Amino acid sequence: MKVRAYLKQQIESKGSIHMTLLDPDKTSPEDSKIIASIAEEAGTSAIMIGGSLGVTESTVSQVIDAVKEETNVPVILFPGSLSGLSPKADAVWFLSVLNSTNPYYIVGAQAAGAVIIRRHGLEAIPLAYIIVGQGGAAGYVSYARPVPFNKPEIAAAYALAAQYMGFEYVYLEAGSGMPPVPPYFIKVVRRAINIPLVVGGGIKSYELAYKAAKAGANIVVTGTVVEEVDPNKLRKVLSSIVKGVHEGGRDRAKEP
Ligand code: 1GP
Repeated sequence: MKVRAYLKQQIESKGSIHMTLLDPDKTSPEDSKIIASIAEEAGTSAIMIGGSLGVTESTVSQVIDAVKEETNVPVILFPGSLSGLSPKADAVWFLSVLNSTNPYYIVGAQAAGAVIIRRHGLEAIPLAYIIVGQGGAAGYVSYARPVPFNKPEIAAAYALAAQYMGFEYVYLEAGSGMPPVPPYFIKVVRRAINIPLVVGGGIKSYELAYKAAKAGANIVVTGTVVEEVDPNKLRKVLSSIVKGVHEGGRDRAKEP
C-alpha cells in the first residue's frame, strides 16, 4: 500500500496515530534498529527520519537500512535540508516552512529537492510546516518567525491558507525538545481546517500525548524521548505515549 493511503486508513481507523522521529545525527544505526523495533511493538504507525543539523544522505540511508532490518512500518523522510533525502525511504514529507522569512525554505529547497525526489522514486506527501512557540533548532535554521503560543489564530490562518493551497497535511512544530504546543492552540488550528493535523515538539508523556490528540492532533510525533530514555525503559514509556495518542483521538471522536 502507498504510504499516503496507509496513513489515511490509519487515521480513519484510529483517529490519532503516533510517529517516531529518529535523528541520524543523534542516533546511530545500531540504536535506531533497537528503538524502531521497540516503537513498532509499542504501536507507532511510522518512523520519520530527519534532523536540522549534521544529517547526510549516507547517515540517513544507514539508519533506514537498520530500521528496515527490524520493522515493517513505513519510513518517511523528514528532511531539514537536501542532504536529508535518501532513495531508501518509502516516502518523504514534502514540506514547506510556511512562516519562514527566507523563500529558500518555502520553495527554493523544494524546487531543488523535487528533482532529486523524482530521481529517487520517492512518494512525496505535501506538508505545510508551521513553526510555533520557541521553534527550537528547526525554527532558527529555517529563518522562521514562530507563531507565539498566545496567537493561535495566526497559525490557524496559515493552516487554512495551506489547505486552500492544496497541502495534504499541516504540521505544528514547537521545536525538538521545546515546550509543547498547548492544547488550546491545537484546538483553534484544528477547528480552522479539515485536513489532518500533525503536532510535534516536547511531547514526552502519556498526558501530553493524550492532550495533543484530544485537542485535535491526528498525528503526534515524538523524537527526543527515544534519545533520552534508556532502552530498557523505552518500551514502557513509548507504549504509554502511543496509548495516550490513541485514547486522546478516541475521546475527541466522542465529542459533539
Ligand atoms: C521535532 O516535532 C519533532 O521536529 C519532535 O520533537 O524531539 O521534542 O519529540 P521532540
